Amino acid sequence: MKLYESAATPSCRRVSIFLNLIGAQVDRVSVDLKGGENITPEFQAKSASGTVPLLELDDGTNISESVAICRYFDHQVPNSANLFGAPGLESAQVEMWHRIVEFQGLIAGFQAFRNITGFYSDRENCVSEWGEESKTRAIAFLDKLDARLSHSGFLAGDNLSVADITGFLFINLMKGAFKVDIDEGYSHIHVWHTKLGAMPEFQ
Ligand SMILES: N[C@@H](CCC(=O)N[C@@H](CS)C(=O)NCC(=O)O)C(=O)O
Repeated sequence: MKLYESAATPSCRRVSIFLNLIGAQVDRVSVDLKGGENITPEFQAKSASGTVPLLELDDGTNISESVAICRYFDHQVPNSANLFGAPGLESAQVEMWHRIVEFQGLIAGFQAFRNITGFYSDRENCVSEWGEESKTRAIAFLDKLDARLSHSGFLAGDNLSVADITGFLFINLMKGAFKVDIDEGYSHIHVWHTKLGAMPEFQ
């Protein structure tokens, strides 16, 4: 089994943090995104989404999409981390907050990054106005996130979940790429993000 990744990217870090939390290990193959390794016909044939991370199983089956890879490991590796939540209400709440933070936060952040920086301009048409609008939407979402965290220790409730991993990476992107000052204006995000950042699994 091999995990194709570009280790520093948010989508690959999502899988790495998840694996750390459930105590799983996997062989890794580094993919040079800027050099276009993921857009070669060979990689595109393996990856349904054309992106990293990509998990290749020993029988040649390929799984792309970071959340699908996390789900695969969660079933394969005995663990009590419960990162997708216990069946019933808890898993529904995890799913709800995970989709909210992904669709309204991380994807908006990705669109802002890609369209403003032109990082992937060798393979897509970058529209700076769309990038700026996406950045505005991602920043506006911070208020919702801060409000949620004002009465909840973690995004989906009292327990750490995959939604927190995605939220953590969204905040890193906003701080790193757009220099958004989380520590000043968003006190509840600040406390939660600092708490996660102190965990060795999130390093
Ligand atoms: N929804 C996908 C997103 C994957 C994704 O956007 N990966 C980026 C790195 S964070 C990538 O491979 N970019 C290369 C490209 O778009 O050509 C997932 O969660 O796996």
